[in-house]
Amino acid sequence: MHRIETLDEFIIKRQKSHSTATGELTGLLRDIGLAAKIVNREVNKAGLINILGKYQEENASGEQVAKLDIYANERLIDFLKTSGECAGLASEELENYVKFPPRNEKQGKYVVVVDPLDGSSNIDVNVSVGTIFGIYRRLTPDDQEVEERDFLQPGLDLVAAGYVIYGTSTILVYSTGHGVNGFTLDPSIGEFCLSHRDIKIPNEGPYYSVNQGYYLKFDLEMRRYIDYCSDLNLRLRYIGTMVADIHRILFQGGVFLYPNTRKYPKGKLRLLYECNPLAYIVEQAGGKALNVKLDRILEMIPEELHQRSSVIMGSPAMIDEMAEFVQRYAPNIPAESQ
Ligand code: P6P
Repeated sequence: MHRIETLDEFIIKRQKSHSTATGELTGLLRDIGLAAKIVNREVNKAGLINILGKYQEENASGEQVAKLDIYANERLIDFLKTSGECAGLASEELENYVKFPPRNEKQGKYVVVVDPLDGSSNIDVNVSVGTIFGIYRRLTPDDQEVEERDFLQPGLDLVAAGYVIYGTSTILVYSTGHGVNGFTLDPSIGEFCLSHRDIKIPNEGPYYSVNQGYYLKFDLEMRRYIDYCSDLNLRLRYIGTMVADIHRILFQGGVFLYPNTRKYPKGKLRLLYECNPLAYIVEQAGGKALNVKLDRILEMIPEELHQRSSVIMGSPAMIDEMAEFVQRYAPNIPAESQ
């Protein structure tokens, strides 16, 4: 019988193979895995207890918050502030970042950015939702409190990133810059078990994922590329949970687009909490992630915690085709910007 490998075993084994690894990142990844199990427990029974529905507040992005958003946010804070490895957290659900006090006079070496429950609008109708996280080495001295600049780092400087998808099964997918691996939660033993080793995104695929309802609000070059996808008889799949839409594309190939619109002139999705961690995963799996100006998402320098960005990510050959449409139809996009 095939011996299972748990997330904890995998993380520790990987730590041993990287001489510079000192264990703090290992501990942090394990804490995130633990928080994901707790969130999973509540997501899976949300319909049975009064945790569905909307909270009366709005989050930092002005979106109404579901109760499970708050629950997930609080659980992640609980686990990370006692981790000892995390000095602070920036969350899509919080206006500002949270500083964690030192544990045993030891400040954490890392900061975490997180979307605690991505796709929360889908919670009440039992459609997949997710958690997205990114981990940075802090820039400020380890013996001082974190500052905003610790969180405003480009995605290229992530030391780890990943997501959890709470769907027909609960899968944690992460990378520390050495490829992408997926772990499926086995409820019978309460462990994430290695289920998808060394994930590689197909060079192209049968899906394009975009909110067609905004088609007329997209710029010409995006509409022309979407028309092209439709003419190719690609299949349109859009769940409205970025984690779920990217998860499909990671395994079966395709392209995900959320271009800018009149309502969101810079794009809707958050650079820190959604675009960067998922772009990191997609690139580590061999894909590409750009904005509508063909800037590489991971090279964008964040200027504020809740900065938004347009995003197109997925199979490399399809992103290259999309870029050709931008070159052809977008006004004054320099050829070298690809
Ligand atoms: P729309 C969920 O609210 C989210 O942030 C992403 O997970 C998702 O891709 C997008 O917004 C959906 O936005 O405007 O299509 O409903």
